[in-house]
Amino acid sequence: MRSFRAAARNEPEETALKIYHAAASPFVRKCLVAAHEVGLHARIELVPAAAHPVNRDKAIVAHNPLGKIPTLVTDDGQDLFDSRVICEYLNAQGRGNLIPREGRARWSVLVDQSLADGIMDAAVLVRYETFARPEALRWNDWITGQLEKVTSGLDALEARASGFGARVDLGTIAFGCALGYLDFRFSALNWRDKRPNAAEWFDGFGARSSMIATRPPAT
Ligand SMILES: N[C@@H](CCC(=O)N[C@@H](CS)C(=O)NCC(=O)O)C(=O)O
Repeated sequence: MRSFRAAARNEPEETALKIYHAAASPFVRKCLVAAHEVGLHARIELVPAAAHPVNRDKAIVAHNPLGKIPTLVTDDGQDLFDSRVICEYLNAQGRGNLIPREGRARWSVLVDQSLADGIMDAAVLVRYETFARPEALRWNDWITGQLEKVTSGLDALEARASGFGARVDLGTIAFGCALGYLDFRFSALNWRDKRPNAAEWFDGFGARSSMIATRPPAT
């Protein structure tokens, strides 16, 4: 039976949540893993997108002036970005199990997400510096500086990882996507070297069905 809301709006019961998407994006993956973990993945419709810092994809810009992915269009036509807002939305629409409501636990999860996002931001910038920027314009000190952020972020993750246990929340999801992105694009970094706790944790977390279903194409 259709819900009152759906009947009043004359729309199907389970409308789609459209996510502008590229399989390689760790930020998109974070949202997709979150959708799986809150039970909303069946409602996600992937819209292929070509986000690029220079050659902007007009289809994304129509919904997000920053031209970045992930961008989500809700079933009632609201545009949401960036990945943090989208994950909060998915959490609120779904099982609500990814962000503790209050107290230290809430801030720990959110700062874990910030740390993981920072690792992904720095890694994505290095990727753009090496694959998008013309060779003559590249700045090696920039790459070194961004990789130092990745390294110190990973060291902080290593210090936290032995305490993760069976946690599945926005913090651990973001860490999983950051490590998955490093495996995908930066395997030469060998991040597992000297980080046994993070490596052991990722062995287990990476085997979750939400992580397997969202793996980037080449891993
Ligand atoms: N803070 C953003 C970062 C998103 C981001 O950097 N996405 C990349 C793809 S992985 C992008 O859209 N890049 C295009 C650009 O920089 O214009 C989020 O959390 O969603």
